[in-house]
Amino acid sequence: MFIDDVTIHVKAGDGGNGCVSFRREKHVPKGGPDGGDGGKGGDIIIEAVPHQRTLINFLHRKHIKAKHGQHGKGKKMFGRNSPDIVLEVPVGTVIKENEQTIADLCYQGNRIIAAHGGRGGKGNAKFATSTKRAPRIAEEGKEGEEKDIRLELRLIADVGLVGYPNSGKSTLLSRISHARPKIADYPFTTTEPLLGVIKVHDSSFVAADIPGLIEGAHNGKGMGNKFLAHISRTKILLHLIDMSDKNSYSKFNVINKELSLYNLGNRAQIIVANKMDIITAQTNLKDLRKKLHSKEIFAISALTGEGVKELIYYVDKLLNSEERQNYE
Ligand SMILES: Nc1nc2c(ncn2[C@@H]2O[C@H](COP(=O)(O)OP(=O)(O)OP(=O)(O)O)[C@@H](O)[C@H]2O)c(=O)[nH]1
Ligand SMILES: [Mg+2]
Repeated sequence: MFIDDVTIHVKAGDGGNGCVSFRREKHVPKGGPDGGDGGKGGDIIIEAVPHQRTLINFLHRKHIKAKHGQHGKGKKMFGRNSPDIVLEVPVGTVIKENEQTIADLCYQGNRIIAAHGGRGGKGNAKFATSTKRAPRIAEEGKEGEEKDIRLELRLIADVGLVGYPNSGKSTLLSRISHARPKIADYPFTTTEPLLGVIKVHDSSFVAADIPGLIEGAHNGKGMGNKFLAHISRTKILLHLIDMSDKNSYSKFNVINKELSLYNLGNRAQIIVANKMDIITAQTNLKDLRKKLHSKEIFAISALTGEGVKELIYYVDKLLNSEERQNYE
């Protein structure tokens, strides 16, 4: 199951109380204060790790509590600090509190303290002064933070594959990477996003295959547009078109409309005319070229591999030039 949006309740540990105590030894009447401090409560930490792919671990683990710090004891013994709890999430998890983003864990090892454990209270030993030698006060430990936190996964990919169901997105991904998405001749074969790594010479990039879009996806039609979040970070979209379909032009426009409703309308887009091995595709492509006049179109067959290498080299070049621009 691909779980990419969960709300959890976290409670960090409270600090332990400080202790009120006095030294009691046989030959030392009126021994001084020796109450130790309480220990710190455990923090709740969220960390991005490569071996988690979805947020499924939180489906049945919605209330997470760290332990309290131990109370201080006599003989200036400090209470023990409680261990922190580290919650592992996939790389690309966005963390929100009251709908505000508080962290975006884009890289492996990124972590935040989502809820701070309470500090331990001071024991009475700390309150002794020259005038007040026998203080009977100690501090209580501070409460640990408690809150609701929303975790939203947005996959990290350089390239997003978009298009109508059946246009051949998964076929293309399986041809260019080791990813093995399900492929079939019916719509909505892909039901969850999948990443593939594409190697080009000595560089590589990551592409995300997502379920196909249809008209009204933004209203929840078909698989809806909820998976578009997973291509929101991509730099380039590959828009696949099934060229065996005479209505390719109107379908192309439908997808672009759905993309612009999701603020992806201005994302760099490469138009990919797929299924060129099918006889009728040539005529349909001529027609599409006329309608899109100046726009560049890559004609490929994800099935036979025709034109795929050229497309991949082009994408790689574009990504590299974009990266250079970002550094300049
Ligand atoms: N002839 C031909 N068939 C293709 C080509 N690319 C994909 N197909 C076929 O088209 C059908 C759909 O391919 P998929 O890769 O599952 O399409 P998709 O875009 O991922 O579809 P959804 O996951 O439903 O959105 C399958 O039967 C593929 O074998 C191609 O270049 N030529
Ligand atoms: Mg698919």
